[in-house]
Amino acid sequence: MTHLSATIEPPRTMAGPPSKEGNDTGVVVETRAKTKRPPLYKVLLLNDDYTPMEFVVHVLERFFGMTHAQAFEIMLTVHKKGVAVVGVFSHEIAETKVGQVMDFARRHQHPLQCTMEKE
Ligand code: TYC
Repeated sequence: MTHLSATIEPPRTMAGPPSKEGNDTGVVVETRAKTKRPPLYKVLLLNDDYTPMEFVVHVLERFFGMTHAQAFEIMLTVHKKGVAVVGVFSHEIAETKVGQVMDFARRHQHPLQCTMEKE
């Protein structure tokens, strides 16, 4: 069952087998199942003065599925503005992306920073 399918559940009523606590009055109490969509998280890339531009472009291609042109454009946005959203994901996927980027940057001894925040 997905979180969307609850929207087609039938109305809930007080009908049911007789019991000591509250006999069935025949009153229909219609409620709506609360269907909360899971929160989404923005993954942010931060600028710094040392990470090479080509490395950032490679990160965006490798971990965020961008074409070279898209990656170059986003890299330049981060370089000029200081930060950019590079994707929006579920909490688990966002955490994985941040971990992958931070680990890859650390292994290459670049100070590149990647974070996530609730949308
Ligand atoms: N500012 C870096 C440079 O001039 C390039 C850069 C871009 C670094 C984006 C990090 O997230 C970043 N080499």
